[in-house]
Amino acid sequence: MSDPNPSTSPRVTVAIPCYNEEAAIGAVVAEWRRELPEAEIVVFDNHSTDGTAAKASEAGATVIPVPDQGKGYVVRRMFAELADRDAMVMIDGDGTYPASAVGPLLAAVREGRADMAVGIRQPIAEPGAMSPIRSVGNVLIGVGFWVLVGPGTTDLLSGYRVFSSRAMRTMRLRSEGFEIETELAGEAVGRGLRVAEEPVPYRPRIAGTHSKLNAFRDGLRILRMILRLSFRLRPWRPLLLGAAVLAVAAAIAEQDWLWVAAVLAFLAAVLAAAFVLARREAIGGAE
Ligand SMILES: Nc1nc2c(ncn2[C@@H]2O[C@H](COP(=O)(O)OP(=O)(O)OP(=O)(O)O)[C@@H](O)[C@H]2O)c(=O)[nH]1
Ligand SMILES: [Mg+2]
Repeated sequence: MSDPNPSTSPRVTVAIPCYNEEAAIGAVVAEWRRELPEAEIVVFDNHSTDGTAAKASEAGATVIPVPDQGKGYVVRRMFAELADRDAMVMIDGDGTYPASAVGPLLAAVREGRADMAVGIRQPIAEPGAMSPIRSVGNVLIGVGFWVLVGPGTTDLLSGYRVFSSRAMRTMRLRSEGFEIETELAGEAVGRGLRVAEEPVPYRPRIAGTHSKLNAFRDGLRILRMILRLSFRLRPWRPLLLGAAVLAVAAAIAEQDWLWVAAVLAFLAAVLAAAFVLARREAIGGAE
């Protein structure tokens, strides 16, 4: 049964990665203090050059400076600092995620139904909530993950998540930047963690704040992460895809060496699948 008041545990921490969110962070901290009055609120600040740190502490948050620049480094630091909490709520510092939507996400973790609960973003009908290009990019990344790794979460890149202590202790993260959400999805698959999903409204960012995401640079980092996860967790998938591409190229170009390469890629896929299965048998379960 759902906890009617998910805010009562002192072991819940709201963790906010921040880089230059001066215009929003005061309102964000105030909103979360109202929603979860007993939770601790921690802002992880990465060399913000504006007044983010000062505004966050004025609003009552604890501020932890993180020396290495990038959201990936920050999430790794959050896991290291907060692994002993019952639950850690991660949000953005730009006001896009409403605190009022946290109940079902928090309940899934606190009732032991999930190690990672993911807020599936539902852009609200206001200009600026999510650009069409960003939405198309999200779909392509989701399909890439599904083909090369497996079913991830419906919204792979959501920044609104709740983690259990088990998730924070079990995941081994290496991301430096915005590929972190993709790695979280891959780690959940690889380590057999339970994932829950709940819809959350996605608001336009608070006026005066700016996106830190660079579609091209961060898109490439995310694709690289999907490939890395694929070769680690499901190596036969990229090899089979490669074999199929080579076979099509061989049929079009009528080149024998391309057929040989396609057959070799296919054999490598079979060997990779056998190797992963044997290793799984040996260690008894998920990776
Ligand atoms: N500490 C830290 N936080 C960061 C860094 N880059 C981004 N963030 C924070 O991570 C959160 C997500 O970044 P956003 O720029 O909002 O990216 P996004 O949510 O994927 O994209 P939008 O839809 O444009 O908001 C925000 O709270 C940022 O302040 C960084 O280098 N260090
Ligand atoms: Mg954001």
